[in-house]
Amino acid sequence: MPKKREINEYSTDPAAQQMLIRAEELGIETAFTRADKMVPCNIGAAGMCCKQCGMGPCRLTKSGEVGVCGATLDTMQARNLTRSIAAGSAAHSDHGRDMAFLLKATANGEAEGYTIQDIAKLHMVASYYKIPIDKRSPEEIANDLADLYISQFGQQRGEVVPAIRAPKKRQQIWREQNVIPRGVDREVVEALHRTHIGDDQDPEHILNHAIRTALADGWAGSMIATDISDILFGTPAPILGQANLGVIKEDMVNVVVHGHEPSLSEMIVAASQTPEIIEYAKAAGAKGVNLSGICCTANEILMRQGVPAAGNFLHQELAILTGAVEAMVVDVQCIMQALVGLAQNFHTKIITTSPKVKITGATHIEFDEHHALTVAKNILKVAIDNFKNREVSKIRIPQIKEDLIPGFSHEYINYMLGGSYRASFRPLNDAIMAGRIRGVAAIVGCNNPRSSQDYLHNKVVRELLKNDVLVVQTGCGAIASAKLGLMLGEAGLSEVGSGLREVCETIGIPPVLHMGSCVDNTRILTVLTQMVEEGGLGDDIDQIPAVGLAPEWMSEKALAIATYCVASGAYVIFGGASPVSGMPDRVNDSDAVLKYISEGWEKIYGGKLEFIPDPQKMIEATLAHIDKKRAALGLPAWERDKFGRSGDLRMRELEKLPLAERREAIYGLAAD
Ligand code: SF4
Ligand code: MSK
Repeated sequence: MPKKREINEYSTDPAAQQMLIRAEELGIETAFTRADKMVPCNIGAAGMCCKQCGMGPCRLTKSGEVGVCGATLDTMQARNLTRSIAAGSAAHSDHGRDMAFLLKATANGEAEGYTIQDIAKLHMVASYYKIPIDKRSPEEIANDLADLYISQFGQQRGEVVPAIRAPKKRQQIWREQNVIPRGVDREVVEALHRTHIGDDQDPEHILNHAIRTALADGWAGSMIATDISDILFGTPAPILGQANLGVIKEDMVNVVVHGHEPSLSEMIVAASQTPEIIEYAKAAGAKGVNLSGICCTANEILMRQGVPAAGNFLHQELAILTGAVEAMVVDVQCIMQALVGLAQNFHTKIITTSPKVKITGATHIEFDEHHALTVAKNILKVAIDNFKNREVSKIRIPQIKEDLIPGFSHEYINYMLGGSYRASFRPLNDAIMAGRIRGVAAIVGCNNPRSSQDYLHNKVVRELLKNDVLVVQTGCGAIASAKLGLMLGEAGLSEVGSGLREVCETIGIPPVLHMGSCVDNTRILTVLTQMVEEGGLGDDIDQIPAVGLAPEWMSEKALAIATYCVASGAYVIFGGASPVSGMPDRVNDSDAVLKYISEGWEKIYGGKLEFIPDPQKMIEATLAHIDKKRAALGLPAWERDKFGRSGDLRMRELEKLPLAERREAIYGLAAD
């Protein structure tokens, strides 16, 4: 009989705990309880099951065993991993394709409600590809850029154009390895072809194509999505927001937007602010419409519009359990089918909107960019009409929420470090070179009900901050830190090492920077490239003292992100289970795939992928890698408490000293 966990083992978030108690009272299942009941298949989990053809499925449970076709464990694992990476790359890239078509429609005046909001970003992106800018309207430039970007998906030969934005040395490595993607769709299709029965059966050769497929995501599909979202909706800059279920309001019509693409959610934000909708809501007896987000849709509208985040992946069911949500509006990715059944216990309507996603039992109102504002208003009216069906006795909204400052795009980081006239990554590089900042960690990815919600994210973030590691975050990991108050200036600084704190106080930033949604991991690639170009930290990404972590990963997109980061030179650590672990008692079998994606890829790309379930070991491996990279660059070894004497806290202490002592201390600082 599977073991049922205690509520505090399900989640470290007190708001989630309140809702899980409520679910128990009502006898309602959630992903947390379903995870208890659904014992994972240890053969499939370890990548040792193949169902690629009708002679199988073949499960390799004994040492040396092969499938009916003769496929070995290594081949099976390489094929399974590559198929996951292809699916993840397809999801991100299809999002990018939709954004490219939206840009085209906007440029041609065919997309109701959309405008080009960030002309500076449009000019910058166009200039990467030598699209003429002078004396041309934003629409003309956007039309050319849209055509170029649309062509990247179906391109058959050559190289996807955003790859030229990588450091020169990195491009050279990719060319030598022949892994620069020719076109996004071509690489995904070839990944499926190669892993079909009777095709590519050399594990390393299969995995080389996994690299090319993942690069089609990171340096094409996702990068295109981020570029166009910024051009159409504005490049994010710091803005005040809030996170957690306490953002749901009892006296308003609550609409929770969930999924990934900002095209619809931005329009719902716009529609909710129109007098027509505000009046409609008031006529229904509510004070107005209260929008909030879940998952990466939350991140998109949080960092651009300050719309609050109701939570991350594992909050999607919990939001409905508040009993106060009139509609959950979903588009694509990370949407649990269980939402529909759960919502039947309340008045909540689940509204699907993407032509690609329907859920049996949900209301489908299809989104069409040509009539986006009209569709958005219709959706909101359905939600408002549902307000009267609320059962007040069922409402339980946890009064828990935290403020945060999201919106740290790479453009804003560049600006904040140097100001309007000398925007530059120099101060960041200098702080790393001096040892004030030991290194950088990108902590990204999902929640997974197999571990306690947010526990791994927050444990790793907190420990790294104490060790002067600057943390950047995206996706559901970012919302985990936001819920903890680590993304709000001084509030987050109490737990931070003295050197990092000094830098944060000087620049005026939180120690954890929210950089966006999961497609926005490409912003991290851009930051790393700009750090290389700034100088002092080597001539390629693999030399920077930086690590990528996804402590609570669950989606195939996370595997695609990990792989393009590795191919870009990063050490990537995943928590939880490894999809290519093999079985521990199969001592005679090789662990060739595990070794190849770690040691093998490191030899070629300087980056490696490892699965480390224990958070303490994850932290130790991160710090050891950062220190190794510092030493290789000839930088001074990091020393705890070496810096911190010029930060705001120290200045406040000095103010209390007699004048002579204060002068002496300040002159001492100047000599540092
Ligand atoms: Fe079995 Fe080979 Fe078919 Fe896979 S491809 S199911 S290993 S026979
Ligand atoms: S939503 S992919 S659970 S980060 Fe991007 Fe969160 Fe992971 Fe979905």
